[in-house]
Amino acid sequence: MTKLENIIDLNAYPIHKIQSLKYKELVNKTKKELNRIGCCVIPNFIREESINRMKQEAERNLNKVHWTKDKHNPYFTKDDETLPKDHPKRIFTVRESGYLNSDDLEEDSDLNHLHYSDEMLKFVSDCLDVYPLYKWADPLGKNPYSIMHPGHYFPWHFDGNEFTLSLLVQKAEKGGIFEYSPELRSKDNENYENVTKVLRGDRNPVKSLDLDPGDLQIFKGRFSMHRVTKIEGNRSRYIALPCYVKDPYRVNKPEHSKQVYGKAMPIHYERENIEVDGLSD
Ligand SMILES: O=C(O)CCC(=O)C(=O)O
Ligand SMILES: [Fe+2]
Repeated sequence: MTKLENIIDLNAYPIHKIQSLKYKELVNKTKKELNRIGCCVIPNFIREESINRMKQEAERNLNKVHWTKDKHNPYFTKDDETLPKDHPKRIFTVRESGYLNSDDLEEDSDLNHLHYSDEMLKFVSDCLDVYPLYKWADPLGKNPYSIMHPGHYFPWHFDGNEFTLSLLVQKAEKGGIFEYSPELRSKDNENYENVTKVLRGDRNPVKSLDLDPGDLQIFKGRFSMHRVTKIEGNRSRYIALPCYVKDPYRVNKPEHSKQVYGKAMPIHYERENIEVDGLSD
């Protein structure tokens, strides 16, 4: 089994030593960034060898990737003809991308070990100042790889889970930039007006991040609308996405799961009707 020290650069980032000054400084810096811009980047967090193992895992399993080319709104819901035409739930954009779903990862995968890790959970919880925080239970979406080939595009959307880490495994030659609009909606306010503006091209609330392989990003994907710009050049983009939630019971809605991960499983239907946070999914 791969040890955490072989995945994370624990010398630079001692997330296993929560009493150390270095840990406290790291958490404080990260927390500040998250509060200021709704997202944070910790450079070279993942060791190069681990990134290489993740790349190999993704490439060994490319035949299992679920590819989609379809249209969705930012909420992954079906069209609702009772709403006005300019409502963001009625604005659909084509997505073309693939996922190597969590249930198709190799048991000994570095990505699995990272997501299983209680040290990691504690660290993410401290950075977000969210207690308790849980590893997401969704069997498909809890820690997938997103795979995008040249020409692919992942349009504006909100995630079904609250918090996501992204670890870039392979960078596109050009494009494939993560763009986000920090905390565009909140638990109490869908902010449909500004969501529509961003969908129509307003760049004012939009920030972008040019990640490098090995960087760790933490972002609030349920509240910050985000997208990945079109992949240009010849190289595919691979990114690992371990996810965390406030409610250990929640999973994606069946429709969301089908649209993104290609299928819905019994757990998605069993938990479909539990009250989560009232936001559009
Ligand atoms: O690929 C990324 O950087 C983000 C992917 C994403 O937003 C998602 O999979 O929901
Ligand atoms: Fe997302």
